[in-house]
Amino acid sequence: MADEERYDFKAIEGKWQRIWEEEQAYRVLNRTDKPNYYVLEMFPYPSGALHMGHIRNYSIGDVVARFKTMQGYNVLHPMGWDAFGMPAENAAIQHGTQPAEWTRRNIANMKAQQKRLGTSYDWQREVTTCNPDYYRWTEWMFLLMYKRGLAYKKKAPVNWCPSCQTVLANEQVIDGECWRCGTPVAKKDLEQWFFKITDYAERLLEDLSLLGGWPERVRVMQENWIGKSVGAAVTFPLPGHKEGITVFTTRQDTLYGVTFMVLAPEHPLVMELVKGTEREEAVRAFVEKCRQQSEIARTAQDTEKEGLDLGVYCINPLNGEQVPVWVANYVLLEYGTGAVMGVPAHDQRDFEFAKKYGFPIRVVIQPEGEELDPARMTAAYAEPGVLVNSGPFNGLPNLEAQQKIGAYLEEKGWGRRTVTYRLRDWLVSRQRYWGAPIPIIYCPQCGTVPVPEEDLPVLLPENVKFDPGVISPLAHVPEFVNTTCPKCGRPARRETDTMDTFICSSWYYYRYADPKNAAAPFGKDAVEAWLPVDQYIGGIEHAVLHLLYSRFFTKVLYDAGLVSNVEPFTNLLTQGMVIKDGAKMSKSKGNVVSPDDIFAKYGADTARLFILFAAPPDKDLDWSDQGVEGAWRFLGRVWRLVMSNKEVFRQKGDGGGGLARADRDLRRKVHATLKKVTEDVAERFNFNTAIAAVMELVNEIHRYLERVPVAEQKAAVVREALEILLLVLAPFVPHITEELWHQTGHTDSIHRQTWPQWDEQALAAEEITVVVQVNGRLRDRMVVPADSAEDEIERLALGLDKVRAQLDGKRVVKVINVPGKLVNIVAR
Ligand code: ANZ
Ligand code: ZN
Repeated sequence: MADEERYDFKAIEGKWQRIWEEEQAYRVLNRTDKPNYYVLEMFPYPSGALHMGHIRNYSIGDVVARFKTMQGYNVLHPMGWDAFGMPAENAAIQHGTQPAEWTRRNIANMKAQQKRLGTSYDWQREVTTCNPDYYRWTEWMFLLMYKRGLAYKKKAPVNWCPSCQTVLANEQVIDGECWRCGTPVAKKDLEQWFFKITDYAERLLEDLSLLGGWPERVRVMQENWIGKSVGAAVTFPLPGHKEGITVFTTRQDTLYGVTFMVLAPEHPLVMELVKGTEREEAVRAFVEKCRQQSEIARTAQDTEKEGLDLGVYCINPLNGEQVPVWVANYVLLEYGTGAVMGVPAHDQRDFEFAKKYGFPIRVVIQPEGEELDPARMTAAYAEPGVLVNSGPFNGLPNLEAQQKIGAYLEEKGWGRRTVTYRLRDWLVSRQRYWGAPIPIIYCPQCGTVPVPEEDLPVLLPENVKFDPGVISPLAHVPEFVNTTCPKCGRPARRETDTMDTFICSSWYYYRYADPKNAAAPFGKDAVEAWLPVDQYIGGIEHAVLHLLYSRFFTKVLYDAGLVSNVEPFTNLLTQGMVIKDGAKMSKSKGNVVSPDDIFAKYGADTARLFILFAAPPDKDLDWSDQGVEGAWRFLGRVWRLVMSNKEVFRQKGDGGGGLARADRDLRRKVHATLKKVTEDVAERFNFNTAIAAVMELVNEIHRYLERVPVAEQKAAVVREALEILLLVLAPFVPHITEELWHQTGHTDSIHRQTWPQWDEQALAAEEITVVVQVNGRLRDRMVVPADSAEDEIERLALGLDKVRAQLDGKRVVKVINVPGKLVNIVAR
């Protein structure tokens, strides 16, 4: 094979990566005369090496970036590093490295891989969250929250991961386990910092309606996580106590059916009510036992409901009845008020509890045309109905009663209609070293004092010793801990907890707009040039975590006048997983294909093409070695096709003469492909079907070159076909197309070309007139699409009225078809 026919991807990819870098080909300015477009892939944690999931994420983003650039947009496509977090610290404990050093090494390696993939990032804008020029502003964000009354410290039962030895936010507990290491999470009473995300619950919920460009599934997950419930807070007086027991209920229409009251084990009243009684010890033991049970276990449907009598009564304000007060495992302190009014007839958990402990079951909602008998009920009745046993409210449909009783409670001062959310405040402090320091100082004199802005950043000390089992390593660094109070100048101590790394990632996409700003986290003009992100791409695992936190941050920044957008990400694409041999590709499953191996064996263009062709971006992708092989063969075919027809680019003009049928057919295919690729990419992200169309086009060009005699081939037609082929392939396989573009005599980058517009006229299907003869005599003519198959033309000819009249009583012996001209039917 001639040397120039060989597809030498190694040389090509290396060469263009070098040139793009030298020319800073992907550098972008905040303002140009073009409209701006911001495409962003979730930045990675620098774990050491990219995996196929990353490669998929970045390949998708890179197609969008290159496509939009060719469509005439000024495109921001940045990359950075979510660089704080536990693994660096664990490596430090295991191998004695410093987290900073370990992290920087990993970043260098992964950045080299990014470059080998040929992504069009503007590396001038790289952000690294563990660098002081970035975390200075993360600290600033903490102070912003503090100033706005959104950061506070409180002692609370919090999620503790015994393996990571740190606390976790609720969002980071997945099915009762640590999101990072999978260890079951325990509860601990600790003093911790929180962000008041609950102040934004309603807006976070409301504004989901603005996110039409997000997958429905993600919006529903956020809606459920926020968990809004509309109901009432009702206070049951407790004789002998100033304050009664307040419950949150969504069913104030069932108030007459209350037969017991249950408190959460952690409820402060529990121990107070039994103090000094003979029940105290048993209750304490019960409370302890419940605290060992995870929240999931306590609220699961099939968990045994357990409780203890506290020996006191409260009063139902509506009917003055005495109601026994118990403590039970299925009531959570963290939800509503931590107290539940037991209505066994109409709530399943209460029903099971009442059956077990012998509380009466009193029906207060009667279904239409049926009478519930408490003695024979096997489950609670939770459907609509009419009120009974409910004093003045008898006979009302329950939905109406809900309103009436709500109003009545308010009128009497016994309660008020209210809303409760499942969302809890965000626990943001961590007992770890490798995170942004919390810029707070504790002074014996002045109390809690925020570090003045001009003193930022609070620097993380280097050369910290890491010993297994040490909680809060910073607390063991006296140079860090001991400081002076910014207010009174006396000795004081620094906060030694660091921030949850999800804070770093809640605002990084703003920093890309203005990455070098030393006076502020970002300038308003810069973020207004780019934000909100037009297209965000990342994994579904962040549906609640990162995506909810970022929305919260954006709303706070908006309220502070720092940004003008109320939502951070207009469109969201959640990419599917990479699967191999039926399981998610992962180290623990041992089914990992290394990107470096694929790059070395086939090149980055092949890796990209395979990944983009094998599945639509939002669906799971089945890794297939044959698929990779196939992508590589296709690129080889494109290479040889273009290289062996280079001379058409040297011939100027259209070669004279009009277009023949074959020329028009090829042009139709070329423009139909262009149209399909444009629409698939722009409207649907159907990269796989776009690539399939390009593959067909390559076949069609080959067919033309094989069938049409060389002397009759039109250089202009072939040139146009090859040019459009390269242009539409460019976003997918940037190196080979760049090389071929230059090989065919172009001098500027293919990635700076304008995306071509298809020619509607070329698309129009051609029609031809076919003469129809019977036994050699002209009988009729018909107009058919030019690309009709032979048997289709015969079928149409035989169906013509005039032909049928001639054939009457005869038998068709033979049909002679002269394609594009005539059909002669021989009959006897
Ligand atoms: C009486 C009642 C009667 C209730 C009835 C329901 C049905 P959602 O919809 O999820 O918000 N509840 C309130 N606080 C609780 C806590 N801390 N732990 C466990 N359960 C709690 O659920 C609201 C209902 O959950 C409330 O309405 C309360 O039970 C219970 F036929 O009050 B209901
Ligand atoms: Zn002080």
